[in-house]
Amino acid sequence: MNRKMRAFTAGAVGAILAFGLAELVHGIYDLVPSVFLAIAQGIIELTPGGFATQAIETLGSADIPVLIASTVVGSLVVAGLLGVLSLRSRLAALLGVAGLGAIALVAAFTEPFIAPIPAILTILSALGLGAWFADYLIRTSDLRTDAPSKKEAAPAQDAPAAEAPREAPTMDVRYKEAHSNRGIAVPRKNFLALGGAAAVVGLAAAGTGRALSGGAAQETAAATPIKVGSTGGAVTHATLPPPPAAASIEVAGMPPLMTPNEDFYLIDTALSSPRINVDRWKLSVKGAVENPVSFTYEDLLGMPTRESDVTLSCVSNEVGGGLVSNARWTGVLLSDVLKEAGVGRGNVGRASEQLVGRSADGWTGGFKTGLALDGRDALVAFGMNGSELPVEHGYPARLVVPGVYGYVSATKWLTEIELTDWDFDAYWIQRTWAKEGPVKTQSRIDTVEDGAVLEAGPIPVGGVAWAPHKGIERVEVSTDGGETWNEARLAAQLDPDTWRQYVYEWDAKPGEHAIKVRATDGEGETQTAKPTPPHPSGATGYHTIRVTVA
Ligand SMILES: Nc1nc2c(c(=O)[nH]1)N[C@H]1C(S)=C(S)[C@@H](COP(=O)(O)O)O[C@H]1N2
Ligand SMILES: [Mo]
Repeated sequence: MNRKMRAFTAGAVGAILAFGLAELVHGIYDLVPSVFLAIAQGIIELTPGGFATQAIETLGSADIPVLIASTVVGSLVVAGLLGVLSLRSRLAALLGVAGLGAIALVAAFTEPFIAPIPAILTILSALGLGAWFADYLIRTSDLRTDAPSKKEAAPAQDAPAAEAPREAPTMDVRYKEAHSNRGIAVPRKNFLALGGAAAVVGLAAAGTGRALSGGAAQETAAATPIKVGSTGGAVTHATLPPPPAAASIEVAGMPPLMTPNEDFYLIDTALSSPRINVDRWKLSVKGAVENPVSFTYEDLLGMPTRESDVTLSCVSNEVGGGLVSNARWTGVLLSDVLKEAGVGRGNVGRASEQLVGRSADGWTGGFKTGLALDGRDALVAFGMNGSELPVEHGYPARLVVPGVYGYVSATKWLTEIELTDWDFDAYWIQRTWAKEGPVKTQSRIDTVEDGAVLEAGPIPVGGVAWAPHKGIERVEVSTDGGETWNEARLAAQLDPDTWRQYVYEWDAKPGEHAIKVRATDGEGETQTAKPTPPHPSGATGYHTIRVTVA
């Protein structure tokens, strides 16, 4: 390793130590934010609209590891370069470290929950530790040429190589060390050992911190049943009977009518879900309302509650994709919440045309206030399939509005409802997605896989179709690439707000077949065949798969 590489390595090791310490503190005390998650989160917020917005929105699933890996690698590279820079000027490198500290602080303070003093102390000590250790490694392993060109070049040129043992510090290094009282020089062969050990310590600290913090706990948190109806009297808690058997079709590969919480699709921009202390949480209703109010969790549970079966879907869902799920939500009607704020059907004007849901992490979604008042089951939901909302699905409360995509409506970790005019652009609107997001009618083939090789004979081609709030009236399946269409058998419609299962019993003959499905909504409108991508207002086109029948 030449000296620049060693300096680079030393800088990177310093960064690992710094991150390790910061993550460890975060793990022990979660009001000190995870610095590197905060930085990665900052990258998400700063990514301009139009570019890769599709990728950003699907952070709920696959892109998180990529983003985190790039953040880590990027930080290590920057720290390594600062190490190299320190060979020329320790001051410049120190300024660079200060710059990193500023970025870390800004990022940390954009996190929703933070204890300021401990957070500042953590970031400062982490950076101090990292910088000190990197400097120690560099200095004591004889890398810096504070005096012009001696240590490295001079011995190699002036003396036979064999007589210039690489471990031997030159005179002026000894001199400096003798006067710096900063300990002894690290022989070069120990550089790797010391640097490696520090990296291991840093990684172990980071790993411990991750394990202690939400990362793992979130997934495994046991479901807590919701407990409404503590009060008697006039307050009603309307429950639904279990879904009738007729609403499900038993075929292998058919998704369950009600999606279990752990299988429900997950989309959000939060790298780690805000963990909200429900005792301190409140929901405020403000903006263009007669009577601004706020509700505690207890307040909500004490209001008339209801259950409602609603299919949620994401505008980013590709035709045939999995970003759609169905659940039984428990909550209070958004219209009841608005009523307390003095808002009703009669008094929504220009100034209150848009209902903006704001989340604890600053995310916003906005839709026409009228959707909350037109009789549909638009909910402030706190229960999902009989349990409290799971943390990743918005605990303690979220919005659920049948008929519109999640990006305009389904605010998780809801803390604020603001009525405002139509000019305000919510999170994804600022990033070039369509202002209004009515869910496009779609259908999906689930029981047969694309590319499957099947035996001739009866094959059930089935799946789900959805047109939330309108319902599904008809589903047709084509096995000849769209030339002819066959009426599928429908399960009972659980609710117009939910998806509907279908199956077509295909008598498959040998050959290659393109299978397509199309749905007609409750207003008689058949989904369009025209393929369009998800951006900006939701994908269209018929889900098509190809199979070989032998
Ligand atoms: N706070 C917050 N709420 C949010 C989002 C988000 O990024 N942050 N994403 C929205 C989007 S785009 C969708 S599709 C739904 C997904 O809800 P789910 O993750 O519970 O399926 O949540 C919506 N609510
Ligand atoms: Mo979405």
